[in-house]
Amino acid sequence: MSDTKVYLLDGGSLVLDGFHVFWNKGPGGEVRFPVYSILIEHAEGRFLIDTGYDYDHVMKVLPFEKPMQTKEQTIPGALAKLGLEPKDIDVVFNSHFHFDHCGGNKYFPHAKKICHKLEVPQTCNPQPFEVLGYSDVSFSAEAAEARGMTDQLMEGTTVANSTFEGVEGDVELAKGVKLFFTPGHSIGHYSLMVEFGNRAPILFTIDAAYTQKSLVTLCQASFHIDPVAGVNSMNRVKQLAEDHGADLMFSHDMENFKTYRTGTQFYG
Ligand code: 5PN
Ligand code: ZN
Ligand code: ZN
Repeated sequence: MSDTKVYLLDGGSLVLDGFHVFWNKGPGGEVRFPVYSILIEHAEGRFLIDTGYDYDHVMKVLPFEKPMQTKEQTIPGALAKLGLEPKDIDVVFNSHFHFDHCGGNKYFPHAKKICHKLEVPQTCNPQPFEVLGYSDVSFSAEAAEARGMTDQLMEGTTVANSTFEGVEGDVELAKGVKLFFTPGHSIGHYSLMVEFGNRAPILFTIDAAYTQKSLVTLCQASFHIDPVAGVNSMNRVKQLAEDHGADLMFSHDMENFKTYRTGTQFYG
């Protein structure tokens, strides 16, 4: 555990209106926010938590989110900076299947894939207001078939190599790599805590709290399946950080992201 290293893979940025980032609160206006994935180098293997968004998908389906992503900010590009290739990743865990968290899954046919047991069924049959969030189904042949969107599948993506192990409740993925069930934003959403030998744990809120201000004000994003569960999950994240003495890191907070280590710099 003491040699656990965490790298943030910068995946570029997107734009939303402030009233989406801060539901029913705003202020309105364009907010550009970061998207990133989390690579955990661990004694038990290399774990990738989420895979960012696919630029072509966003340009095709949500161009109004104005994606900015260089080649270095694609998943293969960010891994290459670390001297790694997709095949070097052992396990891909998805916090949930919104398009900005699963766009690079297509690069990992060989990896073991894990998510909450309700997230693939939800992608197959989303609520009407979730259709845009669950619009990138390239990560799952099963979901693409269920939605009639097999045109999104990359050549070589099959049911056999895109099937997930479904988990529920809190899960320890590897020693000191802990997933906390924080539903509300999505039906099977997870936040992530990583423990180290020589420093405070890091608690990644993922989309339970897009920004620090979201958590302080208990103001969730407008995208959610159960806003009451979302508030409960934000309170749970706050309590977990306090109980474990963890440093919090937010999923979509540009001001804080600018202070985070990216590229070859790491935590651990
Ligand atoms: C970045 C972003 N944009 C739109 C949606 C949505 O409809 O559900 C989730 C989501 C996003 O994370
Ligand atoms: Zn989300
Ligand atoms: Zn997100």
